[in-house]
Amino acid sequence: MSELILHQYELSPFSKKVISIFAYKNLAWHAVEQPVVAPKPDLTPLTGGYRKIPVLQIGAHVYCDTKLIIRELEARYPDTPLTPPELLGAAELIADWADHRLFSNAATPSIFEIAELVPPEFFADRAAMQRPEVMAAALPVEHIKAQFVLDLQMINRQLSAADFMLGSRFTLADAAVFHVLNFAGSAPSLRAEIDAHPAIRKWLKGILDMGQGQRSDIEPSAALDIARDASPDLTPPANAIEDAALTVGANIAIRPNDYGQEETIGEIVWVTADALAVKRTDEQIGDVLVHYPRLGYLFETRD
Ligand SMILES: N[C@@H](CCC(=O)N[C@@H](CS)C(=O)NCC(=O)O)C(=O)O
Repeated sequence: MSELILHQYELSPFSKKVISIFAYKNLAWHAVEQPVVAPKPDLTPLTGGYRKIPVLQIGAHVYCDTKLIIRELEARYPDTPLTPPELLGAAELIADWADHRLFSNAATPSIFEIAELVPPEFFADRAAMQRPEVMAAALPVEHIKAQFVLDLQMINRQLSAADFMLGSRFTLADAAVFHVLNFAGSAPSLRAEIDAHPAIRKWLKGILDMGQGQRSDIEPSAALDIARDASPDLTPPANAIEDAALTVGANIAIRPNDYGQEETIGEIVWVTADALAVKRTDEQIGDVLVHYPRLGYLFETRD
């Protein structure tokens, strides 16, 4: 039985980013369907609060955020390397642009067009995830859509000159741009904008044709049983560092620095230059080690 469990839902663009890596690496994995809106009673025992999707579970280890999840998959499955070292920095920069700027230009215009596909409480749920100052500064949807069309022009310039975002092979940069455009394509008017660029259309189809790897679905309760029956390995990785602001043994609260600021509270077990892991004891499933990237997250010491 595969040990990879992805907590996701069908409509989630960021889940598709990770699933494209499962496909590229041809990995066997289990999908757990989580709710599209809060509360997520079968996810919070694992994360302690973090509600975003996807979350990768391996036994009693919980990996939050796709950039960390993909890094972990690269480390565990090095035989099918995703991004060569000479392209990794550039790929991470493009992925960060795609996950934030491109995603926000695509998400707002798309979601209004596919409103019938989401639960009725979706819009109130997502509004509550945003910080009030972000909501107050919201730009008109037509402007945002026009910006998305300009983003498409940049992507098209690249894909008209090369097969992939960074040249001749699929990398992290493709996975990140793919998940946004694939989601945007579910909205008819954005689909038409994408389809106006044959190079983008061909590239999207190529990634969709890679499939999903070896997927099998399991119930949320089965995933929680697996976490309960496992014990996390608390051994620090070889690249662990000492950090005076994040000392091992300290209790901290972790939350995203953008939207969806639910916290994970736990004891720091180890820290590296770009990630950290905290141990928490959940009343349902016992000890879990929750892993976070440092980029994009706020850390606050708690007594
Ligand atoms: N930085 C996060 C972003 C994940 C994200 O925003 N996911 C969306 C779904 S695709 C989400 O969690 N939306 C709210 C929800 O599902 O509750 C990552 O890379 O994993």
